[in-house]
Amino acid sequence: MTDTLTDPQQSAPATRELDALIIGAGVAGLYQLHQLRERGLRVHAYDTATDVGGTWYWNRYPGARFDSEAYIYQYLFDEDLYKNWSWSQRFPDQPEIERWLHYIAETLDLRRDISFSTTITSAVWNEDTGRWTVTTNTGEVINTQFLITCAGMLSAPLENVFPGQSDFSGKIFHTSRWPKEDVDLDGKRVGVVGTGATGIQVIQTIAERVEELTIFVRTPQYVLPMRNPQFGPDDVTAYKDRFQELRETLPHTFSGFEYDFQYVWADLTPERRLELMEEIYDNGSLKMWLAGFIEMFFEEDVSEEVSEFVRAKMRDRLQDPELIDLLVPTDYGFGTHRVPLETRYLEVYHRDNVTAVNVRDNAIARIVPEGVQLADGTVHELDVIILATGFDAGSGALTRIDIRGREGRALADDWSREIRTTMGLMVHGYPNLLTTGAPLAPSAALCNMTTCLQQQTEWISAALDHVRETGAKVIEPTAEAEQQWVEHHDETAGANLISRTNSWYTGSNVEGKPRRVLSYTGGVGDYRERTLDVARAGYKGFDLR
Ligand code: NA7
Repeated sequence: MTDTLTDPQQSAPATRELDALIIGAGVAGLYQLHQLRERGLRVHAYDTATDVGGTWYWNRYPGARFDSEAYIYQYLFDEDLYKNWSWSQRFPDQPEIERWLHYIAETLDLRRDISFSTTITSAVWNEDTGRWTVTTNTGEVINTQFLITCAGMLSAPLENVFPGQSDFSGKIFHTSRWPKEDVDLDGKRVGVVGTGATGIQVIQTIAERVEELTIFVRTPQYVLPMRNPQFGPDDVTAYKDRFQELRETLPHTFSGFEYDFQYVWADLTPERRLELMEEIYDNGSLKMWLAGFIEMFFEEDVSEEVSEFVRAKMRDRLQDPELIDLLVPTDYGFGTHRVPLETRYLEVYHRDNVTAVNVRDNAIARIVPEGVQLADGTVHELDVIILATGFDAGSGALTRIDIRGREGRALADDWSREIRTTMGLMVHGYPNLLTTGAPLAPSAALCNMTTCLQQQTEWISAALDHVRETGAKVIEPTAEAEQQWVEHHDETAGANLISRTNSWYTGSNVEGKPRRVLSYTGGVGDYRERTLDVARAGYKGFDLR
C-alpha cells in the first residue's frame, strides 16, 4: 500500500493501490480473493456486511435455508477444504450455511484482506492510467487495475415498496435485512407480503409462533415438498466419497446440480411419464424442475402436462376451493420462474390463526399506522410487517454503485435503457471491470450458484493471467463480441417459455426495468464451454491494450 496516489479524475488522493479490488465477500468474493492472492496479486475485498457470507449473511430471516443440496453447494477446488466440513442435513438452514462460510474464511485466512462495514459507492475508469478509482462510504479512495464485482445476483432488496411505510406504528422488516438480534414475533399480529421462495420459507416457519398471520398473496407459486433428511456419519461419508465424481460432473450439467435431464418426453408413453413424474417428485428436491423434462421449457403441451401434475398435488393438499383458487397457479407454466421447495407450506393456510388475503384484484394501496390498507379501503391491522418482496436482480447490485466507464458513461444509465453484458463477465465500455452473478450469465435462476460462481471466478482469474502474461494492461470486450453474445442470449431465451412469464427472471418485478431474461438459459455446461472457447481462442472478441 502506498500513501498518496493522485488520480486526475478525482480530487481526493488514493489511499490504497491494488491490482484487483473485489466487491463482496460472499461465495464468489471469497473464492476470487483466494485465487488472486494465490497468484501474488495485491488484492483486497470490501463488503458492507460486518462479516463474510454475502447472501447467507443478509438473509437471516426465520426459515432461510438451501434449496440446493448442501454437498453440491460447496467449493470443489480443494478436496481437504471440502472434506473437512460436514453437513448435518441435506438442505441445512442459514445459521449452518453461515458457519460453513466462516470456516472457509478461517481455513483460507481470508479476513485479513477484507474490509467489512465498508460500501463501495463509486468507481471511475481513467483511460489515461488504465485504472479504476474506487471510493467507499468511509472516505477511502482506492486505485486499482481490475475491479471485480462479486456483489450478488439477488442482493439489492426492494425495500420501499409501498407509500406510507414510515408511518407504520409497528415494525417493518425486509427479509434480506433481517436483524441479527432476535425479533420477537410471539403473540404478534404479523403480515407477510410476498410468496416467492423467501416468503414461503418465512410463512411456513413463523405460522405456529405468531398470534395471527396475514398473508398477502398476489401471484401463487408452484411448490414442491422438500425431503430433508438429517445426515448421520454414514451419509456424510457417502457424499464425501463422491467428491471426485461431483467435481467432474457438476460443471457440465444443465443447471450445475448433480442431476440432469435424461428423458425424452416424446419417447415415453403417458403411463411412463406419470410414473417418472411421481418418482422425480418424490425425490423432494429441485430435480422435478431442473432435471425432469427439458421439453417443458419449450413446448406448451409438455409444460401444461407437467404443470397440471404439480397442480393436482397442490389441490390434493389444499382441498378448499377458495384456497385452490388463490394458491394454485394457472396462468403460467411450472418452472418458468423459480420453483420453491417447501415443508408443509400449503397446510399453513388451514390454520385458525392464518388469514390469506387475495391482493391480485384488490391490491395493497399503502401502509397506514395500523397496518396494510388495500385498494378498496380495507385495513388489516398488524404489529409487524414482513416484506418478502424480492430484489432488483442481477443488475441492481451494480446500478446502485456509481460506476463510470470510458468517456464518462454510467452503467446505471446504460442499463436503464438496455441491460447488456458480454457473457455476464464484462461490459463493453467498462474496461477491466469483471462481473460475477451479473445479467446474461447462468446465475441463480437456473443454476446452483456455487457451481456457476466457481466457474466465473476461475474464468476471471485466467483472464487476468492472460492480460498480465501478454504484457497488456487493459482488457475490454469489443462492441461486436458483446452484440453477438446478447443476440445469442436473446435467441436462447426467446425460444423458452421463461421469457413469457413475469418475475425477477425477466426484470418485470421492478418498475421501469428494461425487460430481458436476466440469466442465460442455454445451460451451465454449455455456457462454460462457450466461455472457455473464448479463452482458448486467445480471448477472441476482447481487446487487449
Ligand atoms: P421474489 O421471488 O421476487 O418474490 C417476491 C414476492 O413479493 C412475490 O410473491 C411478489 O408477488 C411479491 N410482491 C412484490 N411486490 C408486491 C406488491 N406490491 N404487492 C404484493 N406482492 C408483492 O423474491 P424472493 O425473495 O422470494 O426470492 C428471490 C430469489 O431469492 C429466489 O428466486 C431464490 O433464487 C432466492 P408477484 O409475484 O410480483 O405478484
